[in-house]
Amino acid sequence: MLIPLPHHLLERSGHFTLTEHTALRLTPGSEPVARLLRETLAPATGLPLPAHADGQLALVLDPLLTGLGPEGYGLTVGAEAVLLRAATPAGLRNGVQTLRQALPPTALGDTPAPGVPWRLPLMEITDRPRFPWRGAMLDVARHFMPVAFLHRFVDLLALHKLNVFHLHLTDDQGWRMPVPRHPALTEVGAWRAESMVGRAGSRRYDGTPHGGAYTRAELTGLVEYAAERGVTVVPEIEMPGHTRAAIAAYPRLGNRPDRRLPVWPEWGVCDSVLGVHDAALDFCREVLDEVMDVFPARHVHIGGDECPTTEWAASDAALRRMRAEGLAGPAALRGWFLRQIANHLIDQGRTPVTWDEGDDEQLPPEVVTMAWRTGAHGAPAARSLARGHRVVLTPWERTYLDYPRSADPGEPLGQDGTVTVRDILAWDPVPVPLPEFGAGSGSVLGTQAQLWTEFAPTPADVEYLAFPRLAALAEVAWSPRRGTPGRNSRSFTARLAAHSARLDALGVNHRKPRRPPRRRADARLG
Ligand code: TNX
Repeated sequence: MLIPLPHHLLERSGHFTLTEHTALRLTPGSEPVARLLRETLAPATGLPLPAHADGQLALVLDPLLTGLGPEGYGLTVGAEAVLLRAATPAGLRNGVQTLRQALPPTALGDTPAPGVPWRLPLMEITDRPRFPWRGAMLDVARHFMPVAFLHRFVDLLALHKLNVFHLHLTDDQGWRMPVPRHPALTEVGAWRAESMVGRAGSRRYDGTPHGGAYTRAELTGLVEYAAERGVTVVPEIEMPGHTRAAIAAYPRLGNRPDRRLPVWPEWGVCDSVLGVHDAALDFCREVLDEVMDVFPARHVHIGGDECPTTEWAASDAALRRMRAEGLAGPAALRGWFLRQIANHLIDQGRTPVTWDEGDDEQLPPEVVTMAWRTGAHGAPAARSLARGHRVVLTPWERTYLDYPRSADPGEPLGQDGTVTVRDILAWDPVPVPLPEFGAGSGSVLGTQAQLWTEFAPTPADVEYLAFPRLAALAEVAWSPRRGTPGRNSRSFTARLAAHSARLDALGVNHRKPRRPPRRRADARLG
């Protein structure tokens, strides 16, 4: 009944019951994981789970257990004792999430549930993720989300054994991270006068100011909270496009320093982009220095998507830069710009990440690309791989949860199209190599869900978009490939029914599974 499906699972009849007498047997290094287990179970179960040398529930950290990889774990639930083993704390944490899911769903809630027998079914699990990058991106730029929700979201990621929380901190419509050297970024850039109603181009506005920014302490606190749960926060600062909020704060960063523009109240692709002058490059490096100070993650995302070149084509300064650098046309300035910034991150020992636009030949091979275009655009992933990049697969048709989950007119407004649970489950992130690009020498790091928030103004809206589709994505990212026994949509649907009770216990605003339609008599005969 677990999501994501473990790689090896053997269930037996019978159970082990956790009681107030159950103690934890710990080994050096497993104490923080014990704390996580206690903290997550205490509100509903009230179980103290003290440490004791003879504890029946053992959390064993054994670096010699190399077969499980850096994130795998082994779990044996016997009638008398439970043994959770891993080579790393990350592996133990994944095992803790399996324990939480194996308990009755009420164990996950935050209200005391006295009288429930806290039973674990007897079982034997050996489990490790298929991909090292399993994540979700949350866009807090289009709509600001309170930091308490970011914590809750981290908990939900961890429950699904997702380990990357990609935080989209800046965009045309808002800048959410303070940078002490550039205070107007949040003083001005975090606020917009109003927001577009409906899809891009509607020309209708709500007349309601919106905004917000985090403090440095909140972001640092989030990073720590996430780390304790095995989740890495990967920050994203968009450039050179999707930067209207920054240009509204500091017009000199754009291509027309004389022009004051408001933070963008619209949806869609904005024409305002950073200039390609030294002041804009210096600004980006300074911002990223602060980002690196706050976010210890190896990966730092620098955006790079949807960068119109109209302003560069009309700017003498940009055209001079283009010629000086020997670039073929204004379009090549995007790759040039990203390369300067990517190299700055690489110099500091970080790994840059960009959205793949299919014209990334200027990017150093260290850059990780997120391949979001599909169909006729599907080539970027294959091309990036062929060029030796590591790639996170983020095709919009499978991973963009801002598209409605079905064509049901009762679903909330989203982008034009659908991304169904089935679309996600039926997909394999490793692309079939395209002959024109060869097999490629790069590698697929994994995949992540995208929660763009143009049409999701509140945490409840985000949860509704995320669940249960994020559970399906977790299955794709963690579990063995489709077709392996147990890894099919019928099994997922059955497990989702149990999982739905867990989401209920957690108070998640999710789309409940529909009851299967009653079979008609003639269908049964057929
Ligand atoms: C494209 S994909 C965008 C976002 C939008 C999203 C809406 C990508 C990197 N950029 O700016 O929010 O589509 O689905």
